[in-house]
Amino acid sequence: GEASSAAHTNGKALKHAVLDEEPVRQNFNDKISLWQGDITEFQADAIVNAANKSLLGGGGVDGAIHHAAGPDLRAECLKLHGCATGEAKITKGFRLPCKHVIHTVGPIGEKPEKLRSCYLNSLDLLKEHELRTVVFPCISTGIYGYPNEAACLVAIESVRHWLETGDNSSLVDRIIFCLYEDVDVDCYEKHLPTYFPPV
Ligand code: AR6
Repeated sequence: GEASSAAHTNGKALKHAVLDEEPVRQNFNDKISLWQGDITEFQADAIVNAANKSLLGGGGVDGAIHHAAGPDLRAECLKLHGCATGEAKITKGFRLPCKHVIHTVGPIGEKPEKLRSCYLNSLDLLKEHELRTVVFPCISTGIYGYPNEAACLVAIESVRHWLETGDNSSLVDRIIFCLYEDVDVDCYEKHLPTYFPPV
């Protein structure tokens, strides 16, 4: 669509990244947004996939991303020889509107250090590839059973920590939390203003 192509040419034009949807919350600390909807619709530099260690696809958001990206994504993932819990690997986006997919493997159950690593390693990859906009799903909170509010706090804290490290903040334009379920909207709306006061 027309809104998507605007975002594609300019990493800053992220308010155009999703068609037919309004952000739940925007402009926390000028870098953070909350959206509710399907992550596969984003035309960001990168979307993050909550993958499993095989990186070869699965259910949940992983299934949606592979379905929308098409079989070339699985073919590229095959060459990566899997990924450890808490680590992240990057591929192209293929048929997705985003340029890249950062695949990270969340912990099964409540393991905060592993979940934190997912966010930090994904953001490090973003920086390494000189990408400026990224969209995160609620890693581990679906099939992997991480309690929603605890996962939300780890996500928000780790992203803030990363932004406060060195000059990271100047290297990214926007980090979007893509929320799918109402329970996560409640959690993020509750906690985000504490960590990222509205500007
Ligand atoms: N867009 C955004 N978020 C989504 C979408 C979507 N299209 N679909 C689901 N979610 P999950 P996990 C939300 O289960 O817990 C896979 O089989 C979902 O509602 O996708 O990390 C992998 O291969 C939830 O809020 O990921 C692994 O085996 C969040 O995404 C395993 O599941 C994460 O739920 C990973 O489990």
